[in-house]
Amino acid sequence: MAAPGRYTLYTRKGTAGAAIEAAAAECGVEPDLIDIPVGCPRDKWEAFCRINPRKQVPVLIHPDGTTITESTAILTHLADSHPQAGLIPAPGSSARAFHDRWLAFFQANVYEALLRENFSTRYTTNPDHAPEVRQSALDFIARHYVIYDQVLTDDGPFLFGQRFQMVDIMVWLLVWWSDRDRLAREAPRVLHLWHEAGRRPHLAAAAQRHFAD
Ligand SMILES: N[C@@H](CCC(=O)N[C@@H](CS)C(=O)NCC(=O)O)C(=O)O
Repeated sequence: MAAPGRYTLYTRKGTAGAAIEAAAAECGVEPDLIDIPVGCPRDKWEAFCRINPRKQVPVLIHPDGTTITESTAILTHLADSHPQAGLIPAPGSSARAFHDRWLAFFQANVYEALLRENFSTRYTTNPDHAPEVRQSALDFIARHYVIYDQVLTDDGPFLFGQRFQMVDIMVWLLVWWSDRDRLAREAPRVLHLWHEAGRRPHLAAAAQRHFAD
């Protein structure tokens, strides 16, 4: 049971929980962490599935008890409610629309296609076709990184130049799961963004917890 007035984050090693943990730390928030490992005890799993019927982490529970799923919703909530961290443009500004456009672009396209790559049997009624599902997902992912690479400029490394924002945390997360050799060839600015974001202490710490072997 979380202490009153605190956030709770349901998370798992190697997942988008890494981005939320890093984002929370960037905002000065330390949520209570509840690990939902693969194969966790049935009662814990069933309680978690009641919270998120999608059966996916991350899930952030607001101090008032509101359940927040979907990484982009969690990231924007954290940034909006901790404006002193300066991690997102002001609501209603064109900069915010630009920021949210690319955040949504990554969630709807790259993140979704990474699931198709990694859970390809879920996306076909014929398991024999899973390899083709996976291959088309890989090409789809690569195509979207190339689009984003052309949005980044020499003022970078981030979407807003030197100014690090929530969207950069999302890109940093997704690159961890992506083919970085292909990115080096096809989307070098995206790879550079990943390197530079990873130098931030909170992201480096999350990477150590989630992605170190
Ligand atoms: N749209 C969700 C996707 C969440 C998601 O795919 N989570 C993965 C871990 S990164 C998961 O729990 N996968 C287990 C499953 O789908 O069975 C989000 O943006 O948070």
